[in-house]
Amino acid sequence: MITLYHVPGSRSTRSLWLLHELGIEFELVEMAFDLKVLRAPEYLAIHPLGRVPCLVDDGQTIFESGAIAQYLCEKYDDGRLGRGPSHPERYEWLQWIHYAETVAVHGASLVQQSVFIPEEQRSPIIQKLESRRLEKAVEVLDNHLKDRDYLLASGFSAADVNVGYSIYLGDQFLSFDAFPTAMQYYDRLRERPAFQASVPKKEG
Ligand SMILES: N[C@@H](CCC(=O)N[C@@H](CS)C(=O)NCC(=O)O)C(=O)O
Repeated sequence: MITLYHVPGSRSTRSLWLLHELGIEFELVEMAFDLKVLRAPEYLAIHPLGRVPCLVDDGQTIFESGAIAQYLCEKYDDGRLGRGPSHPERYEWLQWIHYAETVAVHGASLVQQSVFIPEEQRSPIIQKLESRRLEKAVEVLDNHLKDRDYLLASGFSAADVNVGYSIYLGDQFLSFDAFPTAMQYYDRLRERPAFQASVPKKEG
């Protein structure tokens, strides 16, 4: 049995989205983004830093959303979402799975700057720098997607799941209107039922 430790809206959304895309059974342990919960000894015994995502499968624990994507595809994919070691697109698949974190770290920094750090301690310089670096990271996607609908020429894969979450995160802080190709791509991803089942419902 698979168990996913998840905080709504966080990077564990990637693993949840992928599990929905795979269509396999799993148990979801939903936690609040609350350090009392994430640093509780019971959770630290599962993830030593108290972060999400964390996945337990048949008694084996794995963290890091890139590693979880590789693991799930290698074990449970029927050829739609993963690109195995002998696949010609393997190198690109790996690259984009992990590029997702290059994009997300800037979004995560903006979360800290605009939500977690008290207002008087926020840094306009860091906010500006992280916003600029996020835009540059999305610009790379915008250029890459000019001649294709998904990151890989062969079509949708787990790489789109991981990168799609990073755009979802960044989109909450910045306008990406300057990158229409990346936005059309994001619109395509947002239409997927597995995405909609994985992100918090918008209120109102
Ligand atoms: N590189 C890791 C990042 C994991 C991570 O930092 N997750 C955040 C949520 S988006 C977290 O658990 N934060 C809680 C904390 O920093 O204490 C991954 O991709 O899984």
